[in-house]
Amino acid sequence: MKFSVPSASCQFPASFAWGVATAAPQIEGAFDADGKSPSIWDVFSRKPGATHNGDTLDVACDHYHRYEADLDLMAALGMKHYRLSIAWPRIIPTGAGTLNTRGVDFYNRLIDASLKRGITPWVTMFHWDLPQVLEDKGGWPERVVVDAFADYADEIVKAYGDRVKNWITLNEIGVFLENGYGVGRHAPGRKEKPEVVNQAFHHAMLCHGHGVRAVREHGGKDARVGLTDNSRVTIPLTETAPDIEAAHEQFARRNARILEPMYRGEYGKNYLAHTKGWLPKIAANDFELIAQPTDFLGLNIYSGEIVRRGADGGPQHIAYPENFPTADSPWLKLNARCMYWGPRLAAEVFGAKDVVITESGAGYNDLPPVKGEVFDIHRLEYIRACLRELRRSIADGVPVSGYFAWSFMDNFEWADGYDRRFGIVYTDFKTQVRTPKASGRWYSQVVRENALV
Ligand code: PNW
Repeated sequence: MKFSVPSASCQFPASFAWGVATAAPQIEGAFDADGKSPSIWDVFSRKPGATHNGDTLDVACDHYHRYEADLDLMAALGMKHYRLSIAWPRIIPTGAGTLNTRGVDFYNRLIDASLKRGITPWVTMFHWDLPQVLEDKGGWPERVVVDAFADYADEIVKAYGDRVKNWITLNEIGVFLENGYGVGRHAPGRKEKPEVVNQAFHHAMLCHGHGVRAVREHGGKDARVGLTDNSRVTIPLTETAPDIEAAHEQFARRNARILEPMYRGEYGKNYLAHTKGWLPKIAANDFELIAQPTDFLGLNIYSGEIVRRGADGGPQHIAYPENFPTADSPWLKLNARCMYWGPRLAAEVFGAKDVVITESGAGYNDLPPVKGEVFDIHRLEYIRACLRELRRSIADGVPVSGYFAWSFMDNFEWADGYDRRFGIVYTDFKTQVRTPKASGRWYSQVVRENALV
């Protein structure tokens, strides 16, 4: 019988950057090795009831000791780019002041080992593991964190800037502040008034600014820097002019707290509407720092909100029906059109000139491998659907230049612990054996062929 393989019509641009992403606190373990001090997640995860099963970050994927083998696997899967994060409590355990050279050396080894395998590192400066000593001084609502971050950013860019050319300042300001200081579901588990959370947002924006400044000052001419945001994606119910217009308006409002100061250098009317008029304490030159030009916008996109033009002419939020399919993470409504509208709206509404998808994936409670295989078809199909939508946005002229699958391997999924898996590689947390899942093998082929296969 003759057959033909479906044609690879879904080619990506030649320069497209494909990779995988992780974060230090979720994979490294070695929670007190080589002079590291506790992060707020080390402390929070030990509180009864804070995480699923009482899971802690103590060992995680033990990546701190296994990074060579992990990078071998990453290279074997054909990955060309790797988004990792640096643990602040390894670099400056006291939060401010003295540099911990043993901590600094770990990332020297990690970066060198990546480059040796032809893998380009993308480094996130802050992925939620604030040193507990800074929380003890009040944490994100206090400006002391901004000064400490400015030093930290200077130190890491000076240490690694000769080899690291792609920098991400902070990961998902909205998520770690709303969850950590608003509802208390994430470290440090505080439930503060909205005004306090709002002040924390302002400080995080200033840290982003210091990250950009540090890269410009010490990173060399060829260095690039951006913020990674989990912008709320608004998906027009129908792709017709009235609903698309509604999605624009809603996108501007939903993302005002971060993208308005960053792209417009002000707290404008959408910001004030979103924060119910609470302005944070602002010092002279704050907006100069916050609104410095960046080189790309990192977007973590998992899902989106449906919007249409309402009877009053404004955007109307449409709730998903209760039986709408989700991943095992209940917040993750499986609507792949988020991957078309997220980058497009970021570019059209806020003028993002280059968008990089810094995370995309799905959380499931995968079962252990059988004869060395994990058929995570649900994840594979969702990623495939998302990539098709991403390709459609590129075809429509949206400037997207890269995509990172979240995550390289199963890891510590914050309050959801270790059962909730996002990896394209399965982690056995007892034996530390890694097994590429069906999604991982398929994604590897996509990366090699630079096309949807
Ligand atoms: C992101 N939500 O977090 C983080 O950057 C990762 O560290 C995390 O493991 C990954 O996505 C999967 O959750 C999110 O509720 C947490 O919408 C919660 C939400 C979104 C992203």
